[in-house]
Amino acid sequence: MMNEQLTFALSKGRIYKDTLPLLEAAGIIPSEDPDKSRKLIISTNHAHIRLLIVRATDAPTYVAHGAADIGISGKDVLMEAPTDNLYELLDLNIAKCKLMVAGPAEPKPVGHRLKIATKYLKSAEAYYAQKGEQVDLVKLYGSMEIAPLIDLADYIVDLVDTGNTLKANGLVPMEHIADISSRLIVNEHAYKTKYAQINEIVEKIKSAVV
Ligand code: PRT
Ligand code: MG
Repeated sequence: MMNEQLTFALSKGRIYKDTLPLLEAAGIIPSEDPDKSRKLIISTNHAHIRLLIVRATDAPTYVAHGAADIGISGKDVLMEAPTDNLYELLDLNIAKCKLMVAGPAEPKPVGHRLKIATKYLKSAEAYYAQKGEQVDLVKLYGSMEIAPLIDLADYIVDLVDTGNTLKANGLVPMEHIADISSRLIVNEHAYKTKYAQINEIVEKIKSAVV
């Protein structure tokens, strides 16, 4: 059987570094390092397999639309994205961190409804709804740690790894919302039409997950 074209959506940065050994286990070697190249479409040692280098938050979109057959995405991103048309097949156990509520080490008394600054609106909304707490959410795209320092919000909901970023800004982790790791996602239609090819890669990656 002829090999059909397979497209992988990956992001640069921390996910990519942890993904390389997994790709290698599946026999896939990128022809260039995306951190050093400006190319956004990178070929591999297999003529029919290519990598798309996309923004981390965009990976599920490429896969859901079938522009990529396979992708790797943080669970934090998947929890915010519409996930129709894709399967989450594997927990890759990479790029791990925690989604948490954080705030000032010495919180001021709050006389109003809590204001929460976050990039993770859906996750924060679900978390406070499950606690039965009414809060006002403020959407930010980054540098969330500033918000409590200048009274834009009382708390933030953000990813925490070492805790150094919080600490550097006088904030402390307060409540654990979810454990985060990266997931292998596959377009539903491609999983049917290119099953043998995709399944072989998935199985090889699965056996390399530590
Ligand atoms: O950077 P860009 O805007 O292109 O996209 P991105 O920020 O989404 O990409 P990237 O590569 O930074 O993150 C990709 C994925 O890595 C995320 O979607 C998470 O699933 C995962 N991940 C794991 C993290 C972290 N750990 C992490 N610590 N993503 C971000 N952080 C940030 C966090 O937001 C905070 O600003 O690092 C800071 C905290 O780190 P500590 O170690 O100081 O606690
Ligand atoms: Mg980043």
